[in-house]
Amino acid sequence: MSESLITQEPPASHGVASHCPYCALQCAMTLTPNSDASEPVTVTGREFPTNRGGLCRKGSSAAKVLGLGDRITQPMIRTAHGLEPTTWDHALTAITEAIRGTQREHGRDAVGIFGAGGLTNEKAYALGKFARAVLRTSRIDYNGRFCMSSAAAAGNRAFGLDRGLPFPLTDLDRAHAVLLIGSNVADTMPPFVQHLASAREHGGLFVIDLRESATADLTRSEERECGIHLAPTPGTDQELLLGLIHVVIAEGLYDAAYVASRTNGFARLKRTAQRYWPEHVQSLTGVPAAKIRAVARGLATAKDRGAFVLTGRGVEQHTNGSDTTSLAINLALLLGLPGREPGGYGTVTGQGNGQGGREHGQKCDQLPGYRSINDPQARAHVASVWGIDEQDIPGPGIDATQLLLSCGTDHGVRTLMIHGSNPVVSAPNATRVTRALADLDFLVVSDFVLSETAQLAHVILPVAQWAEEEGTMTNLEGRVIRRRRALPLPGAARDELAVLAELSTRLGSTMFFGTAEQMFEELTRASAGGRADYSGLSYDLLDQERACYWPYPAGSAGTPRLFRDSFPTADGRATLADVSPRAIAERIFDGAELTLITGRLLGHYQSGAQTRRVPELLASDPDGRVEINPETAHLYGVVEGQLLTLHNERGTVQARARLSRQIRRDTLFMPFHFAGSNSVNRLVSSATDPLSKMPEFKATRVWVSQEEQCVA
Ligand SMILES: Nc1nc2c(c(=O)[nH]1)N[C@H]1C(S)=C(S)[C@@H](COP(=O)(O)OP(=O)(O)OC[C@H]3O[C@@H](n4cnc5c(=O)[nH]c(N)nc54)[C@H](O)[C@@H]3O)O[C@H]1N2
Ligand SMILES: Nc1nc2c(c(=O)[nH]1)N[C@H]1C(S)=C(S)[C@@H](COP(=O)(O)OP(=O)(O)OC[C@H]3O[C@@H](n4cnc5c(=O)[nH]c(N)nc54)[C@H](O)[C@@H]3O)O[C@H]1N2
Ligand code: SF4
Ligand SMILES: [Mo]
Repeated sequence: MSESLITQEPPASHGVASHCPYCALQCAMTLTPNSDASEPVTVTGREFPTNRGGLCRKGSSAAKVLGLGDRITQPMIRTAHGLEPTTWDHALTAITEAIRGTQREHGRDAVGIFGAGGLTNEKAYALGKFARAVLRTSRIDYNGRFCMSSAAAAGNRAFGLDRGLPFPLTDLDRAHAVLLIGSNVADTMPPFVQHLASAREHGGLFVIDLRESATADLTRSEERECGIHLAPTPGTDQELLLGLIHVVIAEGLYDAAYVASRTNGFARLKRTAQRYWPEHVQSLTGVPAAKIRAVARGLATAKDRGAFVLTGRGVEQHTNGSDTTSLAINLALLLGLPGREPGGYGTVTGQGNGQGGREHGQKCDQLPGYRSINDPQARAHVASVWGIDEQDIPGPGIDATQLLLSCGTDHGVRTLMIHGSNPVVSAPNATRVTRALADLDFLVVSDFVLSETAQLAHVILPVAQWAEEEGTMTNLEGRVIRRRRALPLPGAARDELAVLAELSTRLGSTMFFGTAEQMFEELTRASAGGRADYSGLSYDLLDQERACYWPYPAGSAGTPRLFRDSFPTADGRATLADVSPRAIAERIFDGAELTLITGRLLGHYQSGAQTRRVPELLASDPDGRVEINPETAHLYGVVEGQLLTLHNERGTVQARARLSRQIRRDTLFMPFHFAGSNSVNRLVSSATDPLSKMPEFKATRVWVSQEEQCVA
């Protein structure tokens, strides 16, 4: 039986079959409405290939966000007395006037849209259409820029296509080796860990992480070694990967036939890698040469039986992140993994719809179907679906960091609409971003909680949450799944698609915005012939519970595995990118400086706007501690629980010290889930990767000072 005909989503025996509102694993859930207003549905894990019934503590407590006491269910408008409840009519009139006024005075591009990878495919598509066809502004980008952009750039450069995992996640169940680079799935996608069991059994779980993360811990067990953890000096992942590549080439471990017939660029890569013999790489990265050889050999031994190379934000979120990801892809290509079953390269996509969110046109340079906005044919196709002239589609806009920093400036964005993001907490250089947002003439935030960003808004629009809306999401494997409504909308909250429809009409546009199903149908047509082709998909098909992986052109049965025979490039071959190590922007040079790395805790999600409101999640992690090695702490005379001040040229942050041997002596770790003086993005710079425009979230130069008192 072909993979696509296997029933992947058994219907719920009772309740509504849906998926988690949070990360890209999109764990399957059954939602059973109940009478408890503070938790209006009961969530239970549902059998599904990615989570096998499992949920993490965020997913299992997600219903609490539906029933929050402080949930916004009424439009709010800024008055002399602050934000006050108002009617939809009043709120939408104010927005329409602001948009018209701004565009009249400052031009079309003075109105901007900031979208998100958590939005359904339908909403992501509708936002792109609203920006280009209704507002006719080029100023649209989204928080996925901060998430998947480096992996997307590297994937497109190598394969001509960017689908996070080009194979079903369950292929990992047959792995003999998995190399995880800068990914901490044990905390960020706990049910994912079951798919690492096979690699661990074969002693083949390899983890590259600066920290002894929960995932690095999986390389060890009481009984035996399950794999190897490599912990390079901050900023030296590229040298380490070139070291692995060196061994694979020098010891003749690569797949010569595959390299010859399916790739370009080997001679150049070989020349570059020559300089990175293991002992030299040890001196650059601090990783023992013997471990470098062992990992390279372990991967090579497993290559015919099932070897995988996976990257996460740890290596992608740097100013050289697209190059580091390219080196990870180079390693996978040398071993002949992409297109092999089981085997391959993948990036572990982050947000719930981080995959679909990067396909349907909310990126500043992109039209639906993962098409380039500069491509005349792509423009003509999308214009025909929208019923407009190709000339009327604006050109490329600017990336998320620049878009946010342009706010309130003379030639920048003056009216901004934000859907699904909390940049006051999550954007780099947050103090500057907050000031820029405060300088806007008009800020509209659609949300269901009073996030730190919503607090700056002129108008807040109360929208539906996951369990109150219909739609589709595309999970980390490129599988399209259904989000289903289990609850009515509370109070005056509205469906986000209906809000865009009404605004469009009020702005005098005749552009079509319909129900989720209608938007999906239009999206599939707009995507036809594009790289992410959904044209063979429909709600009917998705509701038959088939496994649907894009590309899914009309008449096909979808594509669970990509690249088996060729790559979607001009000559069908993949590119071994020519990358020479380039230093990250914030490498430390002096003993008084430390590298601050930022990332995630198991119990909180992103900017924390949702999970900080769930009592049990807040109780287990109430604030943004600084993890510090005990020896470093001793050097500064710091004890457990003491309030530390971290500072650099951009700002100051305070947090309690947590002494941890999982942290190197030259680094500190802080989660980015917290706000105010606990908000680590006040220290992060707005420097970005030249290709992907990804900020350097994972390495910030800081200095430490200690405070007398402890946080109350
Ligand atoms: N609990 C929880 N889960 C989540 C999320 C959440 O907010 N909370 N968010 C979701 C989203 S949107 C995303 S993008 C994913 C992210 O998922 P991950 O990529 O797994 O998460 P991070 O914690 O950002 O970073 C991963 C690891 O990179 C390591 N690292 C940092 N700097 C470097 C470096 O320079 N080199 C190397 N080799 N490693 C480094 C860190 O120590 C960390 O353990 O998680 C998703 N799941
Ligand atoms: N220092 C540091 N900063 C980082 C990162 C890091 O590792 N370190 N990671 C980056 C990454 S990978 C990501 S993905 C970003 C994420 O950071 P953000 O973009 O801030 O994402 P969230 O916190 O998920 O924000 C979602 C907001 O939208 C609301 N929301 C949720 N669903 C919907 C919806 O359907 N519609 C609307 N209108 N609103 C909705 C929520 O209530 C919340 O207020 O952070 C980035 N920032
Ligand atoms: S792992 Fe991700 S999708 Fe699964 S329950 Fe947790 S947050 Fe939700
Ligand atoms: Mo992300």
